[in-house]
Amino acid sequence: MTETLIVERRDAVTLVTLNRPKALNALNSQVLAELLEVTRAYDADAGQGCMVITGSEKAFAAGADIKEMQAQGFADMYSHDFFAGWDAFTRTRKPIIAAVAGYALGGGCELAMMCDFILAADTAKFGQPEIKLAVTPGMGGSQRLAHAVGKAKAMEMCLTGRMMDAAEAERAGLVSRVVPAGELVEEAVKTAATVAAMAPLAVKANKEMVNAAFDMGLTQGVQFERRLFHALFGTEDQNEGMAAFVEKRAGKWTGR
Ligand code: CO8
Repeated sequence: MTETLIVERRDAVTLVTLNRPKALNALNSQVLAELLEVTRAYDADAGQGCMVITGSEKAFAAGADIKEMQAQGFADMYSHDFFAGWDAFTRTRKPIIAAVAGYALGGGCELAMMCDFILAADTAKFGQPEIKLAVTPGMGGSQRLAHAVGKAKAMEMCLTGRMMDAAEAERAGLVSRVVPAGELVEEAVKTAATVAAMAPLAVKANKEMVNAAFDMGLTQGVQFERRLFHALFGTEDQNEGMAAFVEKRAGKWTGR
């Protein structure tokens, strides 16, 4: 528990709930600092295999904190490289699932997209409304949204501020699945538990290679995949995983 986050451990799953209800979970510097601390601890904890980030029923997060940004000028923003702290969040090596109900706007949508995949409640609404404030996304939204849903929808959303509902977000490939709002957190934790039960090195390798698809060309990306695939044949868990299959039993992982 921190001031802006509720942190729970559900066996090998870390469940983080954004907790600034009066500001619809707007992301200020404190949320960033606390989330980075919690995420670093999660990444370093061998007992934790997957993290879920969620918000409230009304809002995953309604954006970066407008009140915190309002008085800042170019010199403040540029000299402090405002928002660059979020890049550290994306360097988390273990998987993070966003469980989104209600508004995921601006920085909220960007945070969800920084996670490895998004599970959406049927109440979820995604948008990049920064243009209405005479600015742009600043936490990677223009890039990640374009990668996720293609130019046409990303451009329309950024230029008009239009929100996408859960059904459209699923059709467009922004979210992996839509579930009833009342089941969102349990479904996300269940999904995270499935990931957490996998061999840890293979989890990291799978995350790294899927992410590589967004940075590399196809030939380079396939090469990267193959090298990591080969590397896993040097692990105890690969021996165990294949032996367990042949012997028709569950594998027991050492993370080595
Ligand atoms: N920041 C700060 N406070 C917020 C934010 C926010 N993003 N969103 C909502 N709040 C606050 C409201 O001010 C209000 O507080 P108060 O009661 O003190 O007035 C409280 O949360 C409840 O909000 P509403 O009364 O507005 O609730 P409604 O149900 O009427 O409306 C909405 C919900 C539609 C979500 C509405 O709150 C809204 O439009 N929020 C702003 C959405 C937005 O524009 N988000 C983008 C923010 S900018 C951003 O994320 C990235 C900027 C990148 C800049 C790049 C710089 C480098």
